[in-house]
Amino acid sequence: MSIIGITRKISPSINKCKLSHIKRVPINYNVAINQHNIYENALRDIGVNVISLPPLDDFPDSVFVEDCAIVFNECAIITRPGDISRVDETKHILDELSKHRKLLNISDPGTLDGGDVMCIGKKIYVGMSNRSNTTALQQLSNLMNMYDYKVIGVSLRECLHLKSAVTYIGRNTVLLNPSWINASIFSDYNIIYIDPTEPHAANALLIKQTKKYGDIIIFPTNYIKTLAKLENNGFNVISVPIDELAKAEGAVTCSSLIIRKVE
Ligand code: CIR
Repeated sequence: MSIIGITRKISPSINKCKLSHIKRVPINYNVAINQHNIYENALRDIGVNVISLPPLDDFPDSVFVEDCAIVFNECAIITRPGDISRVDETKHILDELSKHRKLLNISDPGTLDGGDVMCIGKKIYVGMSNRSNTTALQQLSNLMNMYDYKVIGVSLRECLHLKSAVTYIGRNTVLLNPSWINASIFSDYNIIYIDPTEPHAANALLIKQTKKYGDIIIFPTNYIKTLAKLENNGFNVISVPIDELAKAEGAVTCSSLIIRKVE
């Protein structure tokens, strides 16, 4: 099965990125570009066909393509990002995404960031963050009910997105930061807790069924204690440096849109 990863090169205006939960420190553009290249190459190495879109000068956060869309087997939902500076990023993903999926839309007054959406089987968890509202939750539910998905709203605290607090890493397991989300919501799954000294370590990118490695997790190099936990639990991990884009509150899931070719 072929896997496509849509990425976007980093905007030269990245230092004007939106920040919600961390203090602004200068982002070294060249270091960030280098780390983003490593990320794209890591995807290529595991057999993902990377489609790397050009940078958008006027959209500081546009490298974080995850927030523009949610890709399912049946369709892709074009979001309506919750920060005004990001709303029009979605227009720039339509051409590429429409080659792979039928497109459906979240519409005004709904707001939804892709980082707030986590799909496990037929369950779609949506983080009720400052970016995503109940109108969008209802719209998503109406759109996806026809494909038998169930949409579940989840409260968060002190973090940007749902996938800042929890990600699905395969084998019926989630990686979770209990300070930012109630772990009891995920009692149907095994839970691996991040190391408490690494609060941002719950964001891991699972790529399923790669030809070369089977299921594999892309994970930040610098969260070494949580990385060790994943490996000790038998997960197959490739680590990539992402600390420069972390200064823009970016992480590994937000830097790509993964699309599985539906046979
Ligand atoms: C923002 O605040 O929108 C960006 N600076 C970071 C977005 C990261 N997106 C994600 O984790 N899905």
